[in-house]
Amino acid sequence: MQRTLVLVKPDGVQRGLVGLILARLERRGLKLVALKMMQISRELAGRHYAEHQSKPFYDGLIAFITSGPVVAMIWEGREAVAVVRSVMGSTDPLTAAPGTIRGDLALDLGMNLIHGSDSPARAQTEMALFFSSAEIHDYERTADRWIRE
Ligand code: 3AN
Repeated sequence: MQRTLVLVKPDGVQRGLVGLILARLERRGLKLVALKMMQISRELAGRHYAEHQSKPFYDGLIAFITSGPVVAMIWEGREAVAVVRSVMGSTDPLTAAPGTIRGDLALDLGMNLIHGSDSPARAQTEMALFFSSAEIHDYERTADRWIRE
C-alpha cells in the first residue's frame, strides 16, 4: 500500500488547525502510520527542500519551516500520494479549490499550512528523512474492510 509524508507546517500548529487537518485526512479513509511533533533543524530543512535551493523564495521557505514546531505524519492508503495532494489543494491557496485544506483554510502562498510528498519516489525519500523505521507502525484496522473493496 502506498505511503506519503505529510507535515502540518508552523502556521497550522500556531493557528490550532492540527486536529482539523488530521481529521480531514483520517475521514477520507487514509490510515495514520506515524505521527510526531518536531522542530525542523536548518540541516533537515535544507535536505527536505533541496530541489528549491536555487529559487528566489528558498531562504524564506527555510526560515518559515524552521520557525516553530511542525507535526510530521505518514499516511497510508490507495494512491496516498495523489489523494493527499488533492485533499491539500494547489500550492497557492488563492487558486486552491474550495473543499481542499488550502482552499478552505489558507490565503497566502508562503503560509499554506501543509506539505505532502509530490511523487511516490519523493515520498520514500521524505519518509526516511523524517522517520526511523521503528517509528512507523504496521497494523490492521477493522474499518479497512469498509474502506477498501
Ligand atoms: P507544494 O507544497 O504544493 O508541494 P512546492 O513543493 O512546489 O509546493 O513548494 C514548496 C513550498 O515552497 C510551498 N509549499 C510554498 O510554501 C513554497 N513556495 C512554492 N512556490 C513559491 C513561490 N513562488 N513563492 C513563495 N513560496 C513558494
